[in-house]
Amino acid sequence: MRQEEIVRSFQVAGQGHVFAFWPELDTARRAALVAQAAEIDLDEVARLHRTLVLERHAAADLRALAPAPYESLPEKGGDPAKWARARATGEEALRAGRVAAFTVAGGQGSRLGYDGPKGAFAVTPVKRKPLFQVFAEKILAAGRRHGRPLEWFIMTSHANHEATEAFFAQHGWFGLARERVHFFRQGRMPAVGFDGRILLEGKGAIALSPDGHGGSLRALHRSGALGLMAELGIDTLSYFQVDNPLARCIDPAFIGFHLLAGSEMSSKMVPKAYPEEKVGHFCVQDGRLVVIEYSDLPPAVQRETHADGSLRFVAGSIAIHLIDREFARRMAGGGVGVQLPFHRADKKIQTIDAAGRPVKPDKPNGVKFEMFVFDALPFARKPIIIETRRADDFSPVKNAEGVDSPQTCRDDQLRQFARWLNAAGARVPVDATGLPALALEISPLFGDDAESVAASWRRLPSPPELKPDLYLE
Ligand code: UD2
Repeated sequence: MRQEEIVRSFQVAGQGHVFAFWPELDTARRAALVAQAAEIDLDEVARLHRTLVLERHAAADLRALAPAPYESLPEKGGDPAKWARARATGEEALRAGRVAAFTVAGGQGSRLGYDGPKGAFAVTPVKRKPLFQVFAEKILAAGRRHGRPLEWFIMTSHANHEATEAFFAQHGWFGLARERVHFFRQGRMPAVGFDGRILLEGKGAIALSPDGHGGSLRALHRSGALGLMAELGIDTLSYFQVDNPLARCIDPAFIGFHLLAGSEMSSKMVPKAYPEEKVGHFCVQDGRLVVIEYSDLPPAVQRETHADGSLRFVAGSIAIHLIDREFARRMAGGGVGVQLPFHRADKKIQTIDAAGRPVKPDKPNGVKFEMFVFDALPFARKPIIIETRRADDFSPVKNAEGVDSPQTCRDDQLRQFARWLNAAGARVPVDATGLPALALEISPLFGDDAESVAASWRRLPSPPELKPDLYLE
């Protein structure tokens, strides 16, 4: 569309104010504003304002929810032979190069108060490795173990894309082949006032924000990532969040269960730590698998128990999924009936008034729209959920202090390292919670589970002295 047509389409849609300061803008700023405007689907904005703001349709439908079934861990009653078969199948898929890693790293990290791409945040106890390095080493280790290096797709946002790429370049792609690391930006959505008018961030800029991790499916398609996967013979994406260094980014048993079931999208669950834990809840509704976010599920339902006192809605989502390539393509196409819903979040949005003066709101003045990737589950054929051990898969860094903070994540890594070493025959003293008294760290290149750590430990010429800041690589 040409400039004038774009401006006209905004006027027709009642959004002409977006260009109110046009006469004051120079050519470059006009072009930038038009480029932003061209990203916006005006019909979609009008529909979302009508349904989510005016008619207040909730994105979550809470009718007839039942807890979702899942594949239990062997130590919790699962069939060990089935787990072994799944693992062998996953390993075969990895040897055949069918799997790629996929990190969503487009979030704004505002709760952590860290100014920069969240993946650059230092998390490990001794070496202070950034999140991205932890994942890079896990991906490198998985590639070496299966004799097939993996591709890694990383979704960024407009705000952090350049900084993310620069961070990788500065660190030599953390030992990975540069051409196997693929960055792409996620889409954006405009913020609107409660009256449905698109908000301006400045005279020549629309208030745009990332479209949620659910936007990853469209972004994978639009960026050409799905096409590249098809060319390379990759059919499965291993999806995880940038905030969770414990995530087993490449988990053969999980991959095997997914492939053996013929599933288009699979997820990992942990039993919730306490009834109101801030995770999504896996449920079944009308025969379909759905995730209901903690904020949408009434507290009384979150707390429901069985007769024996155990939690009824126990399966918490830790945002680790496997996604079939062609399923992602189908969802990205957004045909009739295969559109991810948008969720509304009321926010304080920095904007300008009609005279162009900055407005710093002290209460929510508008709405942002986001999609969630787990909303794809009800559209997937044969989705499955498997159980995982929290201690081996989940300890996110979300808040500056308290739960899910750098401190809790550091402690969980230390417990994991000590557990693995002690299982290998070392004698690391730990307290009642498994926390070692001395800081130590194991690189994923040494081992990234109890088995691989034990194997590397056995290969050491002599056991290292257990002293503070012990680092094994
Ligand atoms: C998410 C899940 C929650 C639980 C928890 C586990 C939602 C709504 N809730 O909670 O159920 O599984 O994680 O840790 O997802 N991101 C993008 N682009 C965006 C927004 C987010 O890439 O536009 C990424 C972000 O960089 C991060 C991840 O998605 O890696 C999670 O985002 P969040 O911090 O908003 O999710 P949270 O903690 O509310």
